[in-house]
Amino acid sequence: LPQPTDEAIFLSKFSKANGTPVNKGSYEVSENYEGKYQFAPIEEAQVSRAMIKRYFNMMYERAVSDVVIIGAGSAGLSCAYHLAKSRPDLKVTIIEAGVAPGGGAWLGGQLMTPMVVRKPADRFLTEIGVPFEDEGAFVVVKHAALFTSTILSRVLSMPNVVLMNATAVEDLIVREDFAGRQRVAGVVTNWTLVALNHDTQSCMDPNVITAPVIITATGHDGPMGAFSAKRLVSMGLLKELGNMRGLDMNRAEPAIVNGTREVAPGLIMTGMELSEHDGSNRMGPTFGAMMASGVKAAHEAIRIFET
Ligand code: AHZ
Repeated sequence: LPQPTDEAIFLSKFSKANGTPVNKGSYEVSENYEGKYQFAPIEEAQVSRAMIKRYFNMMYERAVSDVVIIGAGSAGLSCAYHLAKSRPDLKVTIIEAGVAPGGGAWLGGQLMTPMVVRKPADRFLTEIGVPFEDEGAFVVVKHAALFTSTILSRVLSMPNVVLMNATAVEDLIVREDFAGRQRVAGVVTNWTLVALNHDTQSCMDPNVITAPVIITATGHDGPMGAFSAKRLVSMGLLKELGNMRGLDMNRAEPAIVNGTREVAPGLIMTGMELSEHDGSNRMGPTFGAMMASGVKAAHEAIRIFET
């Protein structure tokens, strides 16, 4: 026999307690802002179950993904946008250590709000619908958060993309391929709050997501940054880090875009993480290279799927 749902049981109790019949779909609601605003009734556990069911179904489904993007900064999000839009058949899973996705792209530079983008990367802004002021060789978005919130909403509204934030990649899965080469084949994850407490608690084992293509976009060195570049060295897949050089905008931006590639089998690197891997210059507060590098990383991933 079909069992009554939690919602149906609650509604029948609610009706009895209030003396008025309440049927699903015909709730007593009122949008009166003069003191009579009334919400549809709810049992607290319904809220928990609405989230748990969806989140853990998503984790279950994405344990096997097509592409995992590590880091939701400007490079990772630009990559996710281009990849998910070009290949709606691919399951793109973004893992972001911070609670707030966006990395360093909520501000322009030195905690100031405008964001500078050198041409021709302004085309990416036009594509996603972010307005800007044209200054000739470069354009300026009035607030970096306008770029970041727009790309986030574009990316998150695509049905093939999921974002797990407050989740850190703690390690890479590496397998031997048919030719005996080491190939990156997935990521090892944990809640970031757990990842930050491995020194204070006994073993808290992680979780895994496998995918044939991993795109790493964890930014330059910092508390969490350059994660995959550093792990490639400690695993013996890279001899040593190039280490980011001093700031030179004219050298740095093309070096990052042109250097965006599959740095180890199965692992594509994009954004400022590449400066640590390759020893290229820092560019400071100009974001065009992050967008173009993200798009190039998406092209690299598509190339792998098409060969
Ligand atoms: O939280 C990090 C950030 O949001 C996230 N991240 C780092 N390690 C992670 C891990 N697991 C999951 N192990 C992780 N997430 O990666 C994101 C990186 O974003 P970012 O903005 O730092 O890097 P980006 O390469 O996208 O953009 C760099 C922007 C910069 S830095 C710079 C300079 O210093 O000169 N100039 C520009 C334009």
